[in-house]
Amino acid sequence: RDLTAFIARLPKAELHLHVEGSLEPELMMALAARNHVTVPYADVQAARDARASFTSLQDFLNLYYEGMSVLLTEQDFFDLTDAYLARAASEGVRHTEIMFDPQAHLNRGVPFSTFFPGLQRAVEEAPARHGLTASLIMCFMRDLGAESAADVLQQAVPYLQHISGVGLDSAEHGYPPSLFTEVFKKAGELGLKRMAHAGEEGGPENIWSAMKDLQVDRVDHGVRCLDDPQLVAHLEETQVALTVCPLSNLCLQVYPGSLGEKLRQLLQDTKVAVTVNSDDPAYFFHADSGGGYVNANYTYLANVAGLSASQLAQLAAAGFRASFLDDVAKRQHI
Ligand code: ES4
Ligand code: ZN
Repeated sequence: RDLTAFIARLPKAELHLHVEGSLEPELMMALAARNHVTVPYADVQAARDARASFTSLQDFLNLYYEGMSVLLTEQDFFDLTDAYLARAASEGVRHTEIMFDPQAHLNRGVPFSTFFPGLQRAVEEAPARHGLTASLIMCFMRDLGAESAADVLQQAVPYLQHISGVGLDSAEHGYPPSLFTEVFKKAGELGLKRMAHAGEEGGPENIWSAMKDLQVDRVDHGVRCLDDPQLVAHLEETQVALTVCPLSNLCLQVYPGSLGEKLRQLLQDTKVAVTVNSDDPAYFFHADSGGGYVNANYTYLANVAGLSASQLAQLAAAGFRASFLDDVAKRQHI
């Protein structure tokens, strides 16, 4: 049975989305021209072709950081975020929690006072312009270390009322969550929610560490929990949610063996709280599932895991439940 139309109509929450990963080739080329930035692509098609196959997380990250070089002004960050919000709303997303990477901009000489107001204005105008709610999650790039993360948190202090939480992203190998214990503790004291990418290219030990050392409210990806039955039991008991991104895992080939079988197992054989998300939708497209945004991720998952309509509705509800919306707002969505 074709569940595409059912998926499109489901009200959904998106909890794992890097706004810089929603930079479509068209907007990248337009901003390159507007800002007189040189990119190594003759045209939109060439930029799109460069994203067609990745061999690893690092292979993707190189292109992802390069793509951001066109983002220079407050308006650029507004346009990027607004374009994502429009697309998400058109796919039935009613609430989204948007990650951004301050260090990727600060390190290019773009200050907080430039990128943050652009992101924030798009989020603030989202209900009126697109009919969905949004919040912002600030990610630390783990490969830049804990000292840099602490510096970013300090720089973010004037903007904290517009930030719902902190995350930890970029290359996982060699940078265990425990390195960031102190900065996450500080973030918690500042009232921020906490999450970390873990069990994406790293193993279950990083998921344990994210939970025990960083006290995370959610685990981003986390699919490698399946390698450790005790961890699966712990996730079932705590109901700390995983923000799974099927097409990201597929495109980055991060898990040995069959991804479809892993996802099927996670959904059908465990009671782990799982949510479905797009990660970097402008980079992880899949023609058979209809692109790289959230509905394509649901479609892919429905196909590989053999999900029914009611199971899909349960997954969508789990997204709202695992969100940082208050209980009243959650109930209005579920
Ligand atoms: C990311 Cl797929 C993925 N993994 C880790 N860090 C990231 N930042 C943006 N996309
Ligand atoms: Zn991610």
